[in-house]
Amino acid sequence: MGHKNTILLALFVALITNEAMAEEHVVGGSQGWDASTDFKSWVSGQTFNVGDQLVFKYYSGLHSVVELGSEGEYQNCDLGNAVNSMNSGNDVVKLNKPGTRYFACGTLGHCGQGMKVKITIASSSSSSSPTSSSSSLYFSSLLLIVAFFIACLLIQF
Ligand SMILES: [Cu+2]
Repeated sequence: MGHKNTILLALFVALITNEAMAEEHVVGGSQGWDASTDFKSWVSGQTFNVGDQLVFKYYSGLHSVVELGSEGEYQNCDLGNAVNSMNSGNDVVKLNKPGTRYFACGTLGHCGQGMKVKITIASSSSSSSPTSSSSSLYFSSLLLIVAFFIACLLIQF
């Protein structure tokens, strides 16, 4: 019985800490994935870490999301060799490793009008913004400690 509780708690703690560290970035903020959004200024206010998610929100049919494989394709809006393409209107992309990723709209002409975004994902150890990453790390370790105490209490009683 006690053993079962501990396992459940451990799973719960793992879920909480994972949730606390991973951030969800809605591309373009409240304006979303739209032709009128200034993606350059949106990107400059964001810090992307491994484990975070991008969410592209738009009217399906009006826009789409195409991932490009290189800086050159991104600069030239060359959508011919897309790595991935999505069109649900609520597309989620997991940032599973450090590096640079390129996204553009697949609708004819939209990329040229600025509907594209370049994301640089920091490795978790060398983040470009130490304040925000260390505070989220602090927060998740705090949760871990609290959960650990609860676990200790549960085991004792
Ligand atoms: Cu578009």
